[in-house]
Amino acid sequence: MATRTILTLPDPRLRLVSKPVAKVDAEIRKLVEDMFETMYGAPGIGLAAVQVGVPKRVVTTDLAKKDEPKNPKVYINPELLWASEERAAYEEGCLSIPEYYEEVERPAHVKVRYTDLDGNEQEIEANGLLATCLQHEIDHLNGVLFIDHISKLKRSRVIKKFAKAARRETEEAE
Ligand code: GNR
Ligand code: NI
Repeated sequence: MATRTILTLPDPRLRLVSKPVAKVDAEIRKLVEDMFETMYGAPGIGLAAVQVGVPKRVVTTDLAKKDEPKNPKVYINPELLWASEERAAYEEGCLSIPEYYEEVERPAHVKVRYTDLDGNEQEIEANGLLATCLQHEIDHLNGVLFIDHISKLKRSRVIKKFAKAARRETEEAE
C-alpha cells in the first residue's frame, strides 16, 4: 500500500471527467488500496480517484465513527439512479479544498448503482450523511466540486484564496 498525494484547488485535474472502469483488474485493486490508505491518513470519509490524479470512476468511503469498527466501501462506476425531491443540508468539506466548510443542500435520499470490487453490480438506497457523501463523490467523477453548489460570492472568495496561496507557494520555490 502507498499513500498518494491529494490534489487541491486550483489544480485543473480536479475538473476532469473521470472515465468508466472497463474491468476490475489488479491495477484497480492497487488503486483502491492506495485510496483507502490515503483517505484514512487524511483523514476523510470519502475519496474519488481523480483526487489522487487518476481520472477513473472509482470511489472509496468509510463513514464509521472513531469508536466504531471500520466500514470500508468501494463504488466503481457509481450512477445516481434516483434522487428524492426532499432535500437535506449538511456542512460539507473536501480533502481537495482543505479547511473550508460550507453548508450544501442536496437530495436527502438517493438510489445508486455501482460495481463492487468483485465486479458484481449492486444497488443501494442511501440517506443521511451517506447520501450526501455519495453525491459529493459522484460529483468529483464529473469534475464538480461542492463549492459549485454554494453562492457565487462564497465560491469566488474560496477560489481566490486558494489561487493566492498557490501563487505564494510557487513564488517561494523560485
Ligand atoms: O471527508 C470528507 N467529509 C465530508 C463531509 C461532508 C460531506 C462530504 C464529505 S467528503 C470529504 C472527503 C472528500 O473530499 N471526498 O471527496
Ligand atoms: Ni471531496
